[in-house]
This record gives sequence, C-alpha cells and structure tokens, in this order.
Amino acid sequence: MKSILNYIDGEFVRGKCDFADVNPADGSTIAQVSEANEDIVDRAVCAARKALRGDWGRLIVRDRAVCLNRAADAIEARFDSFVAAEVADTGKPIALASKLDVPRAAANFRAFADLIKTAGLESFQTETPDGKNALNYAVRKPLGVVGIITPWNLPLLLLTWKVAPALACGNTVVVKPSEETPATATLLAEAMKEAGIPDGVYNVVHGFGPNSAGEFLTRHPDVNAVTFTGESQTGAAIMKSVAATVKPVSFELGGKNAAIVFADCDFDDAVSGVAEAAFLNTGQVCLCTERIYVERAIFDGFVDKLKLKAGSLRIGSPLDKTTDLGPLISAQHRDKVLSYYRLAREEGATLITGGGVPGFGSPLDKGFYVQPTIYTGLPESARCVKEEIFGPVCHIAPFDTEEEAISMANDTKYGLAASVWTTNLKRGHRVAQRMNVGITWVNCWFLRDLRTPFGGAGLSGIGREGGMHSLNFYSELNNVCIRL
Ligand code: NAD
Ligand code: 6OD
Repeated sequence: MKSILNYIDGEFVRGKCDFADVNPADGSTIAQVSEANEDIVDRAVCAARKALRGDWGRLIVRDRAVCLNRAADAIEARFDSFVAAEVADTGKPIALASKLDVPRAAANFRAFADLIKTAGLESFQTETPDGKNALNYAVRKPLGVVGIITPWNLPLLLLTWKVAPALACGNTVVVKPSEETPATATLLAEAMKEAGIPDGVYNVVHGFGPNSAGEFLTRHPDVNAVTFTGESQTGAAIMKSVAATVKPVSFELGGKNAAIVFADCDFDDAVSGVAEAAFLNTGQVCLCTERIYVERAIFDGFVDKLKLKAGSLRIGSPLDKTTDLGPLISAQHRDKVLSYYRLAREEGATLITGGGVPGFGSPLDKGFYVQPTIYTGLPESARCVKEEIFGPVCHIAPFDTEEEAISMANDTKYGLAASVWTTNLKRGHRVAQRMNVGITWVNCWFLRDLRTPFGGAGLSGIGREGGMHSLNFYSELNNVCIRL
C-alpha cells in the first residue's frame, strides 16, 4: 500500500499513526497517510523558521520570481501525475482536473511571479509643521512562517492560490491539506525540490482539524499568520485558536450563492451557465449556485430546460473522459447531502429531478454518488434555502420585480458570490453592484482573473486575496518616515 508522508525541511517524515486515503468513486483505500502529531508540526514550523534565515531569506525579488516560475514548470512537467492524484483523491472527472485544477495551480505560481516583480508601494511627501518636508515610503517584508489550511474540493488549486503569493512575498510555509485529499500537496513537495526551492521553505503536515495537525499549526506560537479556506464554522474555531497569539488571518469560507435570471437574458446561455454553476465538481465549489431566482415570465420554461440539462449530465467513473459528474468526497458528506434531500421533502419542496442515488451495477455502487437535484416551491425561510449544502442541488424560485430579486438574493448570512443573467447592460451593472458579496458575475460564472480581489462578506470570509490583496496580506509593510 502506498504511503503519503509529511514533508519537513526537504525530507519525507513518517508519523506514529496512519489514516486511510479513500477513493470516493469506489470506496477503496488509495494510500495510508502519516498523521503529524504536535512534535512533527513543531519540527515543520522550526524548519520553516530556519529557512527564513537561510538562502531563501536572502533572495532578491527577481530570483524569487524565477523560483515561482520554476515551480510552475515542475507542475506542468508532472501534469499527468498531478491529474491522476487529484482525480483519485477527489473523484472529480479527469476532464475537469485537466482543464481546471492542475492548469490553475501552475497559473497561480506564474501570476504571483509576475506580480511581485512589478508591485509598487505608496510613498508620500509630507509637509511638516516647521514648513519643511518629510518623505514617507513603505517597504514590503515577509510575515515569516505562514500556516496554510485547505479543503478537499479543489485541493491543489486552493493550496497553490495561497502558497504562491506567500512565497512571492518571501515567507516560508507549513501547509495542512485536507485529510480527505492529501496527495497533491505531497506531490507538490517533489515539484518544489525539482524547482530548486530551498529545503524548509515548503513543508507539509498531514492530519485532521481539532486536536490534530490543523489545530497544532494554528495555535503554534511561531506561526506568524494563518490563511484558511473551508467551512465557516471551522473558521470560527481557528479564530479562537489564533487569538492567544494575535495572528493575522485570511479566511475564504462557505457560501449560499444566488443566481438572478431576468426574462431579457440570453436564454440558452443562461441555462447553460446556471447549470454549470449548480453542478460543476458535483456542486462542491464554494462559488456554486444553490439558489436560483428566475423572472416569472420565463420561470416554467427555465425550470424545464434546467431539468433537461441536469438529466443530460453523464454521471460515472472519474477516469472516463466523457464523465461530467463524479461522486461526492466521502460517505459522511453524502449522508449530509442526502439528509438535505430528505429535509427538502419535509419542508414541502416540489422535486423537479433527482433526489436520490444513481445505480451503476458496477464497483461505482460503492462510491459516494448522488443525483443532480432541482427543487422548487420552498419558502425563502426553509433551511434548504438558507444553509450551505455543498452538493449538486439547487432551488429555483420565481420573482416579479428587480427589487424583489435583489432582496431575496441578499437575504443570507453568507456573502461569497452571485451571478446575474440579463442582456440589459444597465441592469447588469445596477444589480451586480447591489449584491452583498465578494464577487458578482454578469452573464458568466467562475470566470477568474487572478489579479482581482477574491473573498467573501459575512459568514463567507475575512479579507480579500488575489493580486495586490494577496501581496498585502502576505507582507508586513514597514513605513519609513524621513525628515528631509
Ligand atoms: P473544513 O472546514 O471541514 O476543512 C477545511 C480544512 O480545515 C481541512 O484541512 C481540515 O482538516 C481543517 N480543519 C478542520 N477543523 C479545524 C480546526 N479546528 N483547526 C484547524 N484546522 C481545521 O472544510 P471542507 O469540508 O474541507 O471544505 C468545504 C467547505 O469549504 C465548504 O463550506 C466550502 O464552501 C468551503 N470553501 C470555501 C472556499 C472559498 O474560497 N470561500 C473555497 C473552497 C471551499
Ligand atoms: O478561483 C479562486 O481563486 C478560488 N479561490 C476559488 C474558490 C473556489 C471554491 O471552492
């Protein structure tokens, strides 16, 4: 059986206990993962601190950018291994991992390599009370050791989204990937070595959250900042854990995202776009749309067409290049999603399609599959309309006025993303600007430019990453004031 080990100071390190890495497509065990205890996490943090004082800490910005580009090259050189590892761990379709996850990992490194070379900082010429001048300018320094904790839905994409800017700013990192998807963070260690990134700059510890590697990392006194992507409740636990040592945090959390479809939309584009937003990655993208508001004039036609789209999705083996929908990540997560399918019935929903588990008559029956599911007819107060389900499921409700649609879309404690579907340019801008979220797409969804701010309001997060926002989070700015 394959072992997945911790990675500290350039060496693979075995812990005292193992846990199983399970393939969600058939429930088989892929590997045994070595869990990091508190000592191992401490060794990783010490290695990261030591590396700050070594060659890495002395590199000029241009050479750091070269390292990041070499990391991207190393990912591309092992493209097939990264795709295979991501597909086995997550059960996502091979076509999706090849198109989205692995290319974005390389793109994350290239984007921040480019940005750090050109990033400027503000300066001010200041008039002093005695009629003379002072010059203020800021310098960018690393924060130190950054703890990075990531989820299982887009493991490599979300990990590198944080590792790349952290390294661009000269930090060293200890990463704790999800216990469900440990493989690609570990493979990235090999790519980092190949890219010539000094030992100790990138360290990996494996394990769970509470009373395991996640908590040991966040409460470690020598970790200078924590960046986390995952559930809102986990964010709350991490806030408590970092409070004692007052660490800066960046949180990208859950969502209950809305799409607003106006009668003047390009109908076919809107149906395809909303179907993708509801079902991509089996609905396991934080940006996925679980609430759809459709103007009453096109409501029935839209529901029919979305049902046809859901019915045309090919559910099957992640290794089949034509598969659209793989399994959910785990038996536990499938239980959670199915409990919402039951709850929707109890809350009085009308089932339009799905609502159950597909049968294959093959080993895939042991996988954690569910059907893509559409409901209508729930009141806005229903738990299925309020709570994040994180599966291939959406609820569609009609609206009569723009104001009503905006008010329903904003009636949530989350605030991650929204999409607006209309051919009326003015309305597109107007509605988009009134969404209480970190990102609103108009006539598109999950279209990313890595220089733009990304994050959420309310339960969806704290802070923004992306472009200069990432550089500012991963840097300590020292303002120098010189009396002239
Ligand atoms: P999760 O919060 O359960 O776990 C995420 C990571 O946190 C894992 O590595 C886990 O081991 C670790 N963890 C758990 N408890 C911890 C603790 N007490 N201390 C330290 N670490 C701890 O999330 P998940 O189930 O892996 O991912 C799904 C969730 O992530 C969804 O809510 C989804 O919306 C959210 N998400 C948000 C974004 C975003 O960009 N906003 C992106 C992806 C996923
Ligand atoms: O595209 C990104 O940068 C990003 N952080 C996406 C998050 C997706 C959530 O599952």
